[in-house]
Amino acid sequence: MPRLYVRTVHVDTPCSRTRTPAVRDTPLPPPPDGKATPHAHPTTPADPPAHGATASATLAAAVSAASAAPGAAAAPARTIEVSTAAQLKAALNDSSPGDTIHLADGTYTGNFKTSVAASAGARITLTGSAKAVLTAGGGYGLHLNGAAYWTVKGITVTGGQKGIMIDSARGVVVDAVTVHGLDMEGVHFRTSSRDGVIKNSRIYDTGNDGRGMGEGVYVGTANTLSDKSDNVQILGNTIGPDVGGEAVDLKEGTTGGRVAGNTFDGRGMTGNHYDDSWVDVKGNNYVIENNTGKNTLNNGYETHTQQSGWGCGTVFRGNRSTLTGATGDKRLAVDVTNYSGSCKTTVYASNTVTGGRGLTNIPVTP
Ligand SMILES: [Ca+2]
Ligand SMILES: [Ca+2]
Repeated sequence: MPRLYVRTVHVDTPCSRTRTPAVRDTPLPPPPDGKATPHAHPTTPADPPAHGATASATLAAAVSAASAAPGAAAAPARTIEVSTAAQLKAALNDSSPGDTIHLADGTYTGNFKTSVAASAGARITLTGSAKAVLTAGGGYGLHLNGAAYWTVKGITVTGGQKGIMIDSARGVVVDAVTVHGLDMEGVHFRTSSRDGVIKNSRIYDTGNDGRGMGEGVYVGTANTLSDKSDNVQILGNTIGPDVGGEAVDLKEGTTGGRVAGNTFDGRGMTGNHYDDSWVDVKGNNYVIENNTGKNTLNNGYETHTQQSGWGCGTVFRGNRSTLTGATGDKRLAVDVTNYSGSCKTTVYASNTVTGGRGLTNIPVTP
């Protein structure tokens, strides 16, 4: 969802002719520095304008930051070269839609964050090689807070509590990154960060505090149905070993995502806090397909109803599970804990299993 602006169209009076520009888009809330700094909690179209209507015609119009921010519209897209932590911090704050921030190889020590929103038509790209390493000593490695439509590509994020945190930011693409060496989860789409993608990335050695809460990729918020981080796609990643939580945890409240073509290695799974499968589905209408997994304590994939009406509608197809070495009580490729007439799961015969006790505990769909 693009940000909501109140587009104030001034009537053509002698007074208004002095205004530049004639159509003024006022971000909600007013930006402190005149730039298109987003609010951490995006306003939805259903919300009333925070500002009182003026005597002139006022239209609530969803306008992308690129076209709406008077300064950004005129600024040409730039490539910002950075080679120090201080330069990176400045670039994260000063970037505008269309810009690319390029990191030289090297270590960038600290916690890095931005709240600058881009747009679908003018993304902001943060890019570098795997030898450009964001290294935190605690907290978040990279925090995209309201930073919609960013692409993060190629870099490494390590150290600290959590790797890449995405809050209230639509359309974020995380591509070909390496995330490792964290106390908790690797990459987290949270606070209704919808339409995100993580692909072709490598995540390992997370959850080092040993509590079973170090998921590789985490979508949504536990027991928080208002977090609608919907339509997140998790594609072609290698997750594990030593991921101290599920490789992928899809929380209640989230809908419509896709987990496809990933490779999971559950070696180092903790067994703590339900961490005994590669994927745990508690959201609705997810598609889980063509993934490959090995090494698990119990199951390959699980569905659960944590909140009434959730954990339903999952489709599993084309997944290859190797359960050899599992010691848990179920040992199924797909363990469906909540099958009912109103909460269906579909497991196609195209899924395969080696070892364990079988493919699934529900009827297999041809
Ligand atoms: Ca979990
Ligand atoms: Ca589990």
